Amino acid sequence: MFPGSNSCLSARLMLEHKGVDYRTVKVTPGVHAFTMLARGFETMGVPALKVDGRRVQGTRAISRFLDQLVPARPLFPDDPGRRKQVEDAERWGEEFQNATRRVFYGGVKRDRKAFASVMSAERALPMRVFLRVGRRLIVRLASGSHRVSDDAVREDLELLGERLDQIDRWIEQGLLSGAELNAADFQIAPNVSALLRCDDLAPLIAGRPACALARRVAPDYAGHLSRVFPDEWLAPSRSGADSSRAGGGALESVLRAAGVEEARIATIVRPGG
Ligand SMILES: N[C@@H](CCC(=O)N[C@@H](CS)C(=O)NCC(=O)O)C(=O)O
Repeated sequence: MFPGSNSCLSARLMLEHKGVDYRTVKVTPGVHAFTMLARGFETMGVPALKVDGRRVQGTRAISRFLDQLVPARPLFPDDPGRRKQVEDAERWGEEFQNATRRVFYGGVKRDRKAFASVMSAERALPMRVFLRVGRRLIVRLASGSHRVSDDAVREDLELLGERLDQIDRWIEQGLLSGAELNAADFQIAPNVSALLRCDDLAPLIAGRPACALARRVAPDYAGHLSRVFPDEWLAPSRSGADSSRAGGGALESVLRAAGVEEARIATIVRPGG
């Protein structure tokens, strides 16, 4: 794993949920490509597990593998229809994970201190020095391999409001943040936590059910990103959040015109919010 990685945090939280005893091996960004292949993994991606000689890579493979390894506290429901819903939300969550990573690399290009605040957590001094010296190169390498560009980051920020709305809806429907957490919770919540560390984005998340999910599932996620994104990149998500909070959206207008009380409108539009 890389300390600071959103997908590695998902995998760790699932291991902990299952009560599996594990030892972390922290790989070095850049050099990790060789380390992973030399250790017998098929690709250089993390998170990666080695259990009794068996190698498993990627959050979605890990969630399924952990349910086979430890059937208690299942990450996927038994009921096939319900299972499909969790699988779909988990797959959607992996896209959200990619978006969060792009936002991170887009942000650390603009805020020099942010990279160390996330990536140096849990690292010893020599590695912190390496990360400080190698920051620009590591960010360029990662930006290349994860297709991070200003256009992609801008699109991710523009879509953030809609994505948070989707998470809120799933929580309201009981698909996420139920009595027992599932694979989709562990896929999605660390990314909301990651975005909460960004001064530009925390106000868009605060007070939402998604925020409570992040605090419940992944409360400790070190790092800080100051305000770095252009206002126009954030405007669509801000106006979406404002209109749904202030009751200015299309649905609200229809409900208001139909004479529905403001308090009732708020519960219909943002139940639990
Ligand atoms: N979507 C995959 C992606 C994991 C991923 O891209 N991990 C990053 C770390 S956050 C990584 O392996 N980066 C190094 C690389 O791609 O070589 C998952 O859920 O497991």
